[in-house]
Amino acid sequence: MKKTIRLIGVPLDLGQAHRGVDMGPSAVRYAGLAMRLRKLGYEVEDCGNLFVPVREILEKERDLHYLAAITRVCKAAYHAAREAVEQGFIPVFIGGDHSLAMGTIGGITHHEPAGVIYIDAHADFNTPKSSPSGNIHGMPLAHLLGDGYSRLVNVGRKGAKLKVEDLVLIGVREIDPKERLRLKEKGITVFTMRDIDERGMGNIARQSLDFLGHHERIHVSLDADVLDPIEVPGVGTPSPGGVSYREAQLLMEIIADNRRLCSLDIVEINPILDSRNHSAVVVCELVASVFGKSIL
Ligand code: 5AB
Ligand code: MN
Ligand code: MN
Ligand code: MN
Repeated sequence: MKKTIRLIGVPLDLGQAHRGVDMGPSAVRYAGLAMRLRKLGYEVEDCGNLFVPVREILEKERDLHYLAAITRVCKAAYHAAREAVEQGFIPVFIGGDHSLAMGTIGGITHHEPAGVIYIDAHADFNTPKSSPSGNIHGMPLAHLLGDGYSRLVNVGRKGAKLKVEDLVLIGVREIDPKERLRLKEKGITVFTMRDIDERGMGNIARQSLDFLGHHERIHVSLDADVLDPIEVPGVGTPSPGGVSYREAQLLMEIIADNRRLCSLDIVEINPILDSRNHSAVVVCELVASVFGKSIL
């Protein structure tokens, strides 16, 4: 019997500058995610959204990049992820900006380590010191590996939640200067757009799964901006030269065939910057594929 999928909305927009990414959970629900997953034979339980304060009431925290509020939301996401794993569900977190991954990935790894496939145009490996923007959505991986604001490093439990060998990045094409140095210093495994162009997405997908071969469970963190903005315009930090629709589908299909997916983040969809909810629909199609929808 297939496991039950639990949908958890996280309408977080405090990790970056654009209003609208807080509407991501509604956009993805409206695009029919639950129905698509039920059609694949899953039971789907929607838990609604975690509480996130609206930024208009946090004026005083703005210069502090909403650190306190983001920490609270990440703690809630951590507990939701931990509980879902304990109860035998497959949690799907619908963001919201990528800061939420500091909570979800922590909670997924509460009892046992997991491998993480981080699919993103950006490396999200800034610390408050290396970041050109100060925006916390550009920092989740740094914190998950133990660097940055101690409050965020220690969300849910003390210290780093991931080791270098637990993580691969796919689709990266925009890295900040100090962030690049940090990636090299730590020896993070990054498959850039150039790697995908030269070797093909199929190879990159298989190599990523092999790299995480020592893990029984794989968490996928999917930032919608990995797709080319021509196909997915509804994101706050678009980056040209991205993954095509078919490349993204192939990656999802290969992850599905591998049968180790335990949990998923879908983040950074901004319906205000989109047209007719197209970006959320595309992402729902990718989610269906990662849960086993096949062409034939
Ligand atoms: B996202 C940038 N590197 O740190 C920064 O969308 C962009 O979660 C971060 O991948 C993008 O501000 C964060 C310039
Ligand atoms: Mn991201
Ligand atoms: Mn990104
Ligand atoms: Mn973004």
